Amino acid sequence: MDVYERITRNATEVVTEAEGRELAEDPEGKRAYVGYEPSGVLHIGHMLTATKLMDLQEAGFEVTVLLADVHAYLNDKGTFEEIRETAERMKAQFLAYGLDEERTEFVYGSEFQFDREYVLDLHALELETTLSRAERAMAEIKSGDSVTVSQAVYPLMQALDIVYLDVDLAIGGMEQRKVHMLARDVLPKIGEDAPTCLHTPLIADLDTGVGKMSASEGVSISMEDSTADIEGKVNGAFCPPTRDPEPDDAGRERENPVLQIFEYHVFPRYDTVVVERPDEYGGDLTYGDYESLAADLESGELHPADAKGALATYLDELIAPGRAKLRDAASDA
Ligand code: IYR
Repeated sequence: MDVYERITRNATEVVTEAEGRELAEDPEGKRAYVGYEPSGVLHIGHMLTATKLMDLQEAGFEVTVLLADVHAYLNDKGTFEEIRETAERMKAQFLAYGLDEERTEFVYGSEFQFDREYVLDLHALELETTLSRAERAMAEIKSGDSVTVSQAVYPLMQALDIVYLDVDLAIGGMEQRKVHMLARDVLPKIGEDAPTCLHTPLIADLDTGVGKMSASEGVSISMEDSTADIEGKVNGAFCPPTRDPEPDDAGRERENPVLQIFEYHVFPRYDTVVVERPDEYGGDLTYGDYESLAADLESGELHPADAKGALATYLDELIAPGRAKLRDAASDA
């Protein structure tokens, strides 16, 4: 696989493609980062960006994971003590998932975001940004109904992190896109380069297919789920026989999360996917790519219940090594 292909596989977009191609020409020693507001458990949404970091490490990039404690505080996620505790758990989960401890730098936002120089640059960005622009950037990230002043400062700090962590490539899920676009517009106004950004797809809530999977709401699959938890959650998942479900009664867009997980998590790791079926129902089905599985679901050849059964098995296999490491660590403690 060529470097650009490895860097961009499973990504929704690179902004801009030309900049991404330039990075791919000489990735050795370049730095990529992703930041997370610490949350209780690593779920399969986080795992998409984590897998991307592993792709980048393989391509020669240095990787930074920002444990965004100050951002979580500004977004009303708890006290600093609570957030710090969650961040330590999250770090352990990333390592269990497979990020290389030797080659991954974990940084807390609070280690550098209170420095005088950072704060002065932040104020310079505040002067260059309207409230409505900051508010728009936060539309898919903010918690709560109204926008607080802290949430308007948040995206500007995220922009500045790119400068202070000396990053060549900023990674995030598609919900981070508007923050990155703001960063691209506003950083040049204080004399900094516009950052290159890569965005991964969002996986919808498992139960409803609406919005994005989150640790705090709805149903997600995490590193801590048992085999039985995974089976239960996947069996209850929203999986109509189509890639393009109708909006729900409230008019909200819906996705097919079962197909999304096959596409983004399972097929990238397996050459063939086997859906086991008893002989009286036609016997096992074997797929070499996502397209043929999705087409069979749509035609009725593959029943949603059989697709879910196979998905639960593959997801369990994917999570098992990290789950075992976390259990070992807990029993050592
Ligand atoms: N907005 C992210 C958290 C975050 C990401 C980066 I990249 C930063 O530099 C700072 C914060 C989230 O929604 O989790």
